Amino acid sequence: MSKSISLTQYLLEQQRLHDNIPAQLRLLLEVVARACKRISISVNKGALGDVLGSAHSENVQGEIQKKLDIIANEVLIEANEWGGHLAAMASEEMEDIYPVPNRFPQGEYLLLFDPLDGSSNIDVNVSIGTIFSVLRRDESGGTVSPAEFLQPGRQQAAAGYCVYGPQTTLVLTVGAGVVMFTLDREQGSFVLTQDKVQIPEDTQEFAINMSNMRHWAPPMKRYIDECLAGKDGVRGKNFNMRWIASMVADVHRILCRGGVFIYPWDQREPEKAGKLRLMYEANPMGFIVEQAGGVATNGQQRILDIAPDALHQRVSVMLGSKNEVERVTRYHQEAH
Ligand code: P6P
Repeated sequence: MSKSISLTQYLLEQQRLHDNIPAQLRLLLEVVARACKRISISVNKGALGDVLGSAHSENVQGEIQKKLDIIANEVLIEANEWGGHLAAMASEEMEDIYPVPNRFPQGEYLLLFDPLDGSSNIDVNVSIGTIFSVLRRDESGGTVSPAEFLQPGRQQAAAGYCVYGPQTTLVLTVGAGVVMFTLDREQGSFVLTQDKVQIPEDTQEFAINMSNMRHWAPPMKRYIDECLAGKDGVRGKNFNMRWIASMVADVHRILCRGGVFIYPWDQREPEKAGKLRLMYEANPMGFIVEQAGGVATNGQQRILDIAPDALHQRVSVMLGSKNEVERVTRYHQEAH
């Protein structure tokens, strides 16, 4: 059996051999991974720990927070604020940015995260996850302003997620491909289990919440109708459907075996571009998907090229197997 490579060894070797992970970024990724380990322990307690159910509070999105949402957010803040690698953080669970307290040294990175994505699955023991995005500060230094976070996704220094499922798996990119690490609970460390992750360019599997079909725009209905028509229709092949209602779990499946994940605009709240958030869901997942050979758009343009105008702004998301996402995007562009 080949010698297992830990996350620490992998990051050190990448830095030494490819010079693509500066020391502060390496520290940041190690700290986030350690925080994900702690979140995994809390998630795995389930009913045995005081971690399930509602926290009886609302987040900035107006969503009822689960206890684990708050626990995960606190773990990430506490783990990252003292190391000197960050200047500030932003979270789905916090309205404003969180500058590193003055008692700690400031670093050159900004960290954004959805501390626990898929919260509706927590109490029913279905996979959930942490999503994170890393940006560089501009040269100004000094006090961090919220505007420094509003960078297009193509400027990310790194992105990743940790899926808390049958395995706890950490998926990372620093812009040199996608790697996966599985948590070895006996060693207590993440071990490299997949490098050079590649998403198949074609697929017969789509992920979308079908209950919203009557609210979609015509090109969205056209694409799904063609998939449902199967081999007797214009696509000439049958399709399967999956919807876990946990973006991390759906995206992880797509990284492992291909597929297309879609959360489109719909007419229920026409002023909203979509449900998912650009800065700490679509951008990190878009970076990862592109680095694995896939495509990520909002139906009109590349996710990573969207110029953000608000920290918690929402977007439509279509990502996964290249040829499939290009098709559904083309339908939207033609209808525009
Ligand atoms: P719906 C979870 O709340 C989330 O933000 C994503 O993880 C997931 O893909 C989506 O919302 C599920 O939305 O409307 O199907 O519950």
